[in-house]
Amino acid sequence: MNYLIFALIPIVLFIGGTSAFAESVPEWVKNTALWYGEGIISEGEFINMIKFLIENKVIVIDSVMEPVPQAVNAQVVIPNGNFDVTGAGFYSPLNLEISVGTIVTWVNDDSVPHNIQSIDTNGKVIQLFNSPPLNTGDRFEFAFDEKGVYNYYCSFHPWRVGLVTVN
Ligand SMILES: [Cu+2]
Repeated sequence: MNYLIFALIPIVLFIGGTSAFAESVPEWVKNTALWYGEGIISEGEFINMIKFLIENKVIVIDSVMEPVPQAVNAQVVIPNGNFDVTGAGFYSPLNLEISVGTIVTWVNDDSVPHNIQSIDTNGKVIQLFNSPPLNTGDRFEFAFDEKGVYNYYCSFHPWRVGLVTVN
């Protein structure tokens, strides 16, 4: 009738970043779980048993349950054939929608160099995010820290205009 301890361990594991080592669970713990299941001991006594397991490192809590801030990343591909004014080689995605704090990476998958130049709504280059020429395979990164709609183009192929929308 030790099934209760097997029920207990996954519940404890579920509390984020926790690991347990069943081989070092003392025999009396199994009895405590059984007694709790049969209503012989109180919930408080049962909880104390779990505290004992944590204090004695039978249950090891790896990390405090605070979310670790992680940089969010997104990517825009400059596709093969992007240079061709008659082709459909649009930036992919053409309008990238992201949330504040996202780091955007443009990657040049085309056979010729391109650059990324931020422009205003009149198509004039502004100094916000401006890459050097990107050869095939090169990348350019920019972190968007404010909401807004951002336009950009390639100064070598100014018919290629893209958007980043930051929500
Ligand atoms: Cu270009």
